[in-house]
Amino acid sequence: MKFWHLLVLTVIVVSAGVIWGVGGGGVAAQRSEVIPGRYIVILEPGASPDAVAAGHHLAPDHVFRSALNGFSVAVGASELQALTRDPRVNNVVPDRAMHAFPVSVGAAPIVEPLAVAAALPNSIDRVDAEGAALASPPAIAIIDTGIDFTRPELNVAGGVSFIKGNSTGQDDNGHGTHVSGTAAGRVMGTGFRGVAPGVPLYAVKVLNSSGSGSWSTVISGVDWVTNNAASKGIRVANMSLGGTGSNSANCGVSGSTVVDPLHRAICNSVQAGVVYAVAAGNSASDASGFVPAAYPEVVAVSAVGDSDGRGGHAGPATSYGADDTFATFSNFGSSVRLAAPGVDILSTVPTGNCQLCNPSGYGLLSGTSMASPHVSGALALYIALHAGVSTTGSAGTISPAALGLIAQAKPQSDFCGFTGDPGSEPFLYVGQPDTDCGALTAPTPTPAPPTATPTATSTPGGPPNTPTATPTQAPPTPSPTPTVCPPGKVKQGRCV
Ligand SMILES: [Ca+2]
Ligand SMILES: [Ca+2]
Repeated sequence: MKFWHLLVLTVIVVSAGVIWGVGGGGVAAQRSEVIPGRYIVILEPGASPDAVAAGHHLAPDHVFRSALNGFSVAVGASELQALTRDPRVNNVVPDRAMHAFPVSVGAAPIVEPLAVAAALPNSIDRVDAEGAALASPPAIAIIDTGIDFTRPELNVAGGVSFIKGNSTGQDDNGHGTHVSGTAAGRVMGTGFRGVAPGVPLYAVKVLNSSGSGSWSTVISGVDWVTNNAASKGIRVANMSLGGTGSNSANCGVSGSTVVDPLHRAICNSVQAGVVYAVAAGNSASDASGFVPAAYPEVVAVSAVGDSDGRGGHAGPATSYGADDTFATFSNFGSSVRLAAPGVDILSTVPTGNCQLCNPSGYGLLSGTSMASPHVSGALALYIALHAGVSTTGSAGTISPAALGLIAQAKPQSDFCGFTGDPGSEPFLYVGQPDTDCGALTAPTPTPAPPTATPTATSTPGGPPNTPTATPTQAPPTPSPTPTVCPPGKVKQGRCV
């Protein structure tokens, strides 16, 4: 059977008109990321968002109750003045744009179907996650464009949406589904799998069908995760997204004023026991200019290019640099905690109609967006394999679970490492079993988890389910290397 997948170099166009990707960012972009007329209202502890909003005759877009106390709303100048004079209001800050972090090129989504098998992804082989198995895994929240509930590879346990017109968290872009397959794709008969196969996923939709959102939608997602972490067993969250910004001291609180509500919300969530893996950004600049990557309470992840699933620089060049080198688009710097594969990553996408959809259900994407979920899956593995490890972090630092995963990462100088990074973060290493970033071992079929999955039924009006091949006990045939567009052959995102 032939599988098709796509080479996607997608564009993320911010509502304010900024095009993100290689070389994006900078001061001009930072100014334009403020969303005119929209504000995040932070309330004093104990004040009721409903009462304050009603008192000012406002209808909030989003209400925050767990990671932050407040709401977001569109207001004019006089209403804004009245809000800032209200003693129940701690602070009012402008809402800002946020976006997914796949690499973007050109002005329209580019889809390039290529004939390759949906085999074990090189990136899973590269971090030696191909043999990893799980007992009592924690759940992962994918804070993104949603997840395609119909993918047979994904164990979607639930979903929520903070985007108008979408109530379930079903993915209408493809980015979140690709991220999900990398973090937790089940072991398939084709050899495909993610880092932590079959882990329950929660779709937390904060980005729209174009991959764009705002601080208020992202805070809503963090708020939901914080509120549901204990009851749903969520101990890891992935945020392959970001916007311009910088670290704010003391979890975003200056004196008694919350000056950075995103930082405050993430700190509260981290203190509630959720480890955050986030994309460092794709602007080939210091990650300290991007949030949430700049916050010291998250695990910010940079991207490395690998073409053969092995260390040692012996593979052909990737779309973004030589084999086993720092991706040319990746952000860098001291706020980055880990590096992981992020170039030409093979993972799941929806089969319907969307920016990153493909009839095959698989696609290649590049970006720090694709590096981060390798770490999210690895965090879930680490937590499952280290009973009792704490996932709770505090202001200015990350949790023991995150520190433990970083401690088992490989130095850049190792055979499993890489070159070309201005910073010094180590390379993600899962090592289950430790095959030294080289030997391909047979994937172990994972029994379907007890959680009921939506994969057994067709979505009314949706595409038919992709047939799932029966896992075989025979050793897999050597997996074809996913086709990579040769260097210099990418024109406007198309392989020429
Ligand atoms: Ca391997
Ligand atoms: Ca390599």
